[in-house]
Amino acid sequence: MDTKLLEMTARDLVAAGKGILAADESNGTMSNRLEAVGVSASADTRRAYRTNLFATKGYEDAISGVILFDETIRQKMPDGQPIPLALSSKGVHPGIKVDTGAKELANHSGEKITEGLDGLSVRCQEYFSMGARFAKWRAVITIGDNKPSDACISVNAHALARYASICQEQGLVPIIEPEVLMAGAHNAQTCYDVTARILEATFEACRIQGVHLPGALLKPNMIIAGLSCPNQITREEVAKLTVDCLTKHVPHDLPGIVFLSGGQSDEDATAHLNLMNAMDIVHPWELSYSYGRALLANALKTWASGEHDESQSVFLQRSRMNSLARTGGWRLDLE
Ligand code: 5MM
Repeated sequence: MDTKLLEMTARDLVAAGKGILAADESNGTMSNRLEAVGVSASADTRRAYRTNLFATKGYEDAISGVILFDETIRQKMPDGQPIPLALSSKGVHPGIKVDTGAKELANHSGEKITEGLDGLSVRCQEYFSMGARFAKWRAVITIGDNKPSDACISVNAHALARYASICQEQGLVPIIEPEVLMAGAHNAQTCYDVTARILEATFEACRIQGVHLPGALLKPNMIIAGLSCPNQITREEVAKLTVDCLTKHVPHDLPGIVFLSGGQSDEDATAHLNLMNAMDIVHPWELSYSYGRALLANALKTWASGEHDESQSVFLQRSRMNSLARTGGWRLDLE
């Protein structure tokens, strides 16, 4: 394992003022998102939408890396340049989603296990040779009656740690994403408790598998009440509870934490990160973003209406707002 390369890439991904763009929707998800804005989905339209984003001038000041899907890493820019090379030439690290999706967990109705470990080492070698320098694997944790089960926590933590270890052996920085979903009527304390459980289990599994934490990143949810909970908490409480939970349950030798947005509004995702970074304490890790929807939802709608240059401006503006939130320098009037 080349620990120096891994550490360097991980630090680069959370460099000052920068975060990650999650553009790794699988074909099914990306197609649904295109159809929802009236665009017929195909490999060509998925490529046209994404290459327009990647051609945005100046986004590299706010985006350190882009997570791609298998289809996208093999596609080309309009000028014929392979997408991963086009990203690297701007100083943006290409990343790759390597899980093969969340499947039903046997004997645990309504719970999921993320698959993709079979043949992962060989796939990582190929992705590295194509220019990828980091990877992502997302586990999905649902809150509900007697959920998550110990079985769900245990198998997903194990898979995340095995994935991370395999990626590191092949030179890819693993982003470890245990996502506790926002769906449900649970309160923020339940989200806190479940997040603490999956984080503890994941880092214990990483310890057993020998994952080199200074060469890895964590992509967690924030601590938020369920979408249908009547007792929503304030932005300040979200920031405080999230930092508290992470400080207690995430090893401090990890270089960075890059949040997912999980269905939050663009402004909430930016404001929450901003408040965390504005706190009067020094966090043990960089606190940054690896947003999908909170960076792209409006850019997609704008692209679908045929305004391709404007879509780039919308993406650039959201990237800049989140870049400011890396230092607590974002303000509502800048929106
Ligand atoms: C981009 O969406 C990713 C999931 O795609 P599939 O469901 O198609 O596999 C997802 O993992 C994403 O990277 C993270 O959830 C971050 O995106 P959000 O929208 O939550 O910020």
